[in-house]
Amino acid sequence: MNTQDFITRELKYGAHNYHPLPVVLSKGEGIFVWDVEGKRYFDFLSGYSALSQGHCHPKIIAALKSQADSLTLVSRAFHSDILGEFMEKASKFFGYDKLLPMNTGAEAVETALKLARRWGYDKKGVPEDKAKIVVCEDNFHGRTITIISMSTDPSSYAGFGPFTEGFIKIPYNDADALQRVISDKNIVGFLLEPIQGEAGVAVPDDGYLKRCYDICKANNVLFIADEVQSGIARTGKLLACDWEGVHPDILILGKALSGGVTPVSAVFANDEIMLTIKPGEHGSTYGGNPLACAVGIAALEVVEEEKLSENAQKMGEIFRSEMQKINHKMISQVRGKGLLNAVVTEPNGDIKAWDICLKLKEKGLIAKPTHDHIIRFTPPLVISEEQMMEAIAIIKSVFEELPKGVDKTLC
Ligand code: IF1
Repeated sequence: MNTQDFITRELKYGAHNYHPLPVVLSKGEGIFVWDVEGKRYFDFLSGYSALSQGHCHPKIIAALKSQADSLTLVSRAFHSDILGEFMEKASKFFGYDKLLPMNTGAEAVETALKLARRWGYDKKGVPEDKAKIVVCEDNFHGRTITIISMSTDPSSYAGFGPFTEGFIKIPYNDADALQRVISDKNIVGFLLEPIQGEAGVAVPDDGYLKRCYDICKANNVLFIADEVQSGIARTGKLLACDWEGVHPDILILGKALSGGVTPVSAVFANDEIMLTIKPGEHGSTYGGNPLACAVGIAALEVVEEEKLSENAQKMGEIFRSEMQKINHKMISQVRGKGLLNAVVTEPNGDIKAWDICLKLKEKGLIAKPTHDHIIRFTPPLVISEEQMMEAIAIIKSVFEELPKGVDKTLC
């Protein structure tokens, strides 16, 4: 079978809920993936930041294989010998009393919403069913009905109503907008991405996170950080919130918590918040399963042992600096932090970001646009300087070969 055969079979038997780049991958190792024709690519999406430790990291795979030979699932009806070890490792790693283990990012976001509401009723004294949570426009927190009820992106919510109530939407990167609504006593939490990923790597102004945190503290509102994409060393610090010294009241993690090996997510909080949920009031069949715990422990050890935060910061600076040297009319902005970056392009005749990604693929680098004109570049955090320079050369060569584009200064 060749590439088209694989794609045709997927289209015949699978839902058409994605429009992938026309490449069929069969092997991954470190920052590289290979397609079914044996061609090698730099993976500059890394599973939307899940593969921060690189594809098939030996330490994580070894942990997976070893655990798979002994115990994979007990459910939470019983204890396992590794759940507490994972809970202790991860809670201390991120500085919280406890965590609640789930599987996907969306499940962790839903858990955080339930936790904030329950804290609001039990601790803040909000009347039953009146809790409100402030969210930001252009957010992306997942695909469930409640999560898309918070969305302002029609491609996420249109055609899926009716929606869950209890959300107040304010502009992102505008602390004054939060100040204007926060006095509502029924507000229990403020949920945001410290950097908005799907919105196209929207980095807020310096001081935004800290000011919002202070506004929340002054009004007895929980600061809830969705770091599913920005967390775990991706932006050059362990958490994106660390750039401003903000310690979220509720922290949401997923993706790289398992190094792209199996779905692992979790919600972190201190006892006053976490213990408002009582036995039997929340859970998941696979949440905290032994396989996930073994993989999660190894994934965090890799982050520490291989100094991924430091490398992400250093490689990200090189990436943005080199991208800014590309003098092409299609590039309107290069933005990001650490190795969460994006190149914002302007349409150039009928050439769009998708066409650039197809040309990148031809030259051995895979990435994917978001919102038609923004190309997100998020390689595994294990990338070396030599590999980064090789990847940058590929990106530069694609822009050099594009039509120069309309010189707007002449218009
Ligand atoms: C898709 C991107 C989208 C997330 C944040 C929670 C979740 C995500 C900040 C939910 C998931 C994934 C979902 C995937 C594409 C990708 C994504 F930004 F990362 F590129 F969509 F915005 N919070 N992001 O980014 O986690 O349930 O997926 O484990 O749905 O197309 P999940």
